[in-house]
Amino acid sequence: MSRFEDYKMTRHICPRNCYGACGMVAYTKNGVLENIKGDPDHEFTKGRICPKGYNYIKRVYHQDRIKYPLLQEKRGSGKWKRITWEYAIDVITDKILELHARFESNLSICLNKYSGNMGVLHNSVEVLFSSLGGTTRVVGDPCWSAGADAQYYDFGNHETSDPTDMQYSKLIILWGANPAWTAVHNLPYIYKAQENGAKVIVIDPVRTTTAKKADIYIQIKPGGDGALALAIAKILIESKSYNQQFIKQYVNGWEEYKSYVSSLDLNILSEDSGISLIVINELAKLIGSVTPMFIWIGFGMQRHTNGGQNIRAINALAALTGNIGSRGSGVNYAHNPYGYFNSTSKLTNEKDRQIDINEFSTAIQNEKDPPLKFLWVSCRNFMSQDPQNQKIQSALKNLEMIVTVDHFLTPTALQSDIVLPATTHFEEEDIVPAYWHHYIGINQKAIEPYFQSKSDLEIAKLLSSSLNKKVSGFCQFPTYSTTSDFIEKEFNERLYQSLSIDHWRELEKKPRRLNVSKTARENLVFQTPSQKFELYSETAKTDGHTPIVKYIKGLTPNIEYPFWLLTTHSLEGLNSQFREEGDEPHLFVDSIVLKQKQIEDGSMVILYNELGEIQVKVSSSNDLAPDILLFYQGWYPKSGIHINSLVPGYQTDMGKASTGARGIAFHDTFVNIKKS
Ligand SMILES: Nc1nc2c(c(=O)[nH]1)N[C@H]1C(S)=C(S)[C@@H](COP(=O)(O)OP(=O)(O)OC[C@H]3O[C@@H](n4cnc5c(=O)[nH]c(N)nc54)[C@H](O)[C@@H]3O)O[C@H]1N2
Ligand SMILES: Nc1nc2c(c(=O)[nH]1)N[C@H]1C(S)=C(S)[C@@H](COP(=O)(O)OP(=O)(O)OC[C@H]3O[C@@H](n4cnc5c(=O)[nH]c(N)nc54)[C@H](O)[C@@H]3O)O[C@H]1N2
Ligand code: SF4
Ligand SMILES: [Mo]
Repeated sequence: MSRFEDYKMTRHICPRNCYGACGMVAYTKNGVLENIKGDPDHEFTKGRICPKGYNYIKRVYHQDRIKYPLLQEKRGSGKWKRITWEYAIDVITDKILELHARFESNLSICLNKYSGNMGVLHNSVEVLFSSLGGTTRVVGDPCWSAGADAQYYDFGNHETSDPTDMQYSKLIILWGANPAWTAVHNLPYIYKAQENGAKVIVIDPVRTTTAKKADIYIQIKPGGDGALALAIAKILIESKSYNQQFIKQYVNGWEEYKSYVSSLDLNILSEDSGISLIVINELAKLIGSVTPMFIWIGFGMQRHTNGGQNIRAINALAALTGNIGSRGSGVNYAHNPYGYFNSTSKLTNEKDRQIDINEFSTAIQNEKDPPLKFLWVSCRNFMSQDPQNQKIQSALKNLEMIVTVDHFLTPTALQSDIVLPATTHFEEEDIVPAYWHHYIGINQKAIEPYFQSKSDLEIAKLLSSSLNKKVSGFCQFPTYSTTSDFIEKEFNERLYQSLSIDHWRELEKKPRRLNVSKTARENLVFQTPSQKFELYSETAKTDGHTPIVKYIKGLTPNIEYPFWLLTTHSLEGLNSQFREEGDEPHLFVDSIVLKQKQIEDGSMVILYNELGEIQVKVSSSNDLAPDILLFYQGWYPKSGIHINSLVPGYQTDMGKASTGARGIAFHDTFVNIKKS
């Protein structure tokens, strides 16, 4: 520490949409951020951050960061002009007021926001829009929807065990999750369990870095998880290897479920999952006999048209074997910590018009009463992250003004009229929760905003004040408060009690854990209507699904497009963030397929389907089945490659109950390749 004696030290939480939500400390001298380390006082991330975390100094002072508000002469022209904040806010204010006068409401104004920064004060963007009365909101979620609903129907809520609970498990199943890359802090607990004799199974179509660390790797067909889980269930039922006592006491709908599963054909399930009956039997033997079993369901595996049903099928395995509520067991997906904060109730307005995230581009064109004319984009890079970005781009032409707030001129910013520079989490105060572990921490202000950048909160205040100056009472968003006041207003007695603190400033000493049980659902009282785990869910039925799990075969490749294109999350990127100009995208192809097609490793190929084509460099891989191609999603600046232009974006089966719209089946994408 002595090396940093004359430095100012501040605490931070990495606010990316990442399992880690890592604690970090920043060292600043003469107003310059000079060093970033993991926060040793964060009791879960324990002083460790990933290479992206260490990269922040470079990112904060990156030459390409937006310094000033910018106006694009003509949208898409690339001719940017520096403007003042006063001018930018004035132009935006006039547009909003003019549209309000034209349509007699604010419904022509649309907000598209997501996960660029998960800090609680970034909710002020939604609260700003709610303060305008009804506006149009893009609802739904590109990330976790289908799985979130499956958890909700079966368990009644979203709850996870403390990740450290994994160390007590004897059987860990990492089901479509790649924590070695996306959630690295969990590995010590997985290793500890292994040292204590636990078996670790990874189920993934790709032999990932995580799979290579497992005891058993199951190379499943994409979308085949429901088939596998139901086959296992059938074997457990037939061999009576289930926990009768647990089922009787804590499970609703056993008879219906049992008779449905018994009617399924094992050979078909084996065929559809791509896993032989011998292996399925072995898995069933382990699952039926080893306890506690900890299942970690990743987000990756639910990005299929049958993703929700597949997860219901997996959840059932835990219920059947009684692996819920005891240390080292459970089905762990994600929890939602935002409900603890006061702004949650203000994120939407009852007069809002909702447009489904899956219908964004069509809504821009088709909404009539009133039509969409203005778009505000915050913490969002849909031109890189959403399916069929070419369709979105052409729909945007219908809009009269697009404003994007970001750090960089992203593909989305490039389609905007006005771009406003955002501060990073070293330049603003905030509170950041986590969706995997249960720690909440503070972002202190380490440095002054980079050039003229402002936080989303400051921008909301500016806009509110400007609107009210022109039309008194137009916007209810408070303008007089300081950032600390806003943080103060987010807290309440329940949150303070849960964190065992009297004031949020105590988070300056260290991040605090919510006082939730280390083992999820310990009391085995479920928040479902029956208060039991629901193999049979009346709620699912009301929402138009089958009340018990239904086997739905996943989509499969065809003669014209014989490959699945999986576009998963990379080690180096975080969705569309962190990639550098020089980072070259690769398409990974099975080595035998490359040989058969006489395509050389490292050469350029054309990757194509009915939506278009992309030229990309191939890399030979021995980790893929022959019918799988792998590309790490995200924005590769200057490469011109937008992989999602080939992603049709079918809807997942579930998602509406938890997130307002069904999810996006990114991985049900089929393509072909040919020599370039
Ligand atoms: N093909 C394919 N596509 C996918 C996925 C996939 O697996 N495959 N995964 C999906 C998933 S899981 C997700 S979560 C989505 C993510 O989709 P998005 O949320 O759209 O993407 P991000 O890259 O997380 O962040 C969006 C932008 O927020 C900006 N940003 C960062 N901090 C701030 C801030 O403080 N203020 C403002 N205003 N902006 C900020 C970043 O610079 C970035 O440009 O992508 C989805 N897209
Ligand atoms: N380094 C890094 N960390 C991240 C992110 C990142 O981009 N980079 N993103 C963050 C975000 S927003 C998210 S949502 C999470 C994502 O975290 P994860 O869910 O761990 O990651 P994904 O890459 O989306 O998917 C995990 C695995 O699912 C597999 N998969 C795909 N289809 C199927 C299937 O049908 N069945 C099975 N069993 N497996 C399948 C993929 O091959 C992949 O290896 O990570 C977060 N953390
Ligand atoms: S990107 Fe994820 S793992 Fe890396 S520092 Fe941020 S929260 Fe931690
Ligand atoms: Mo995500």
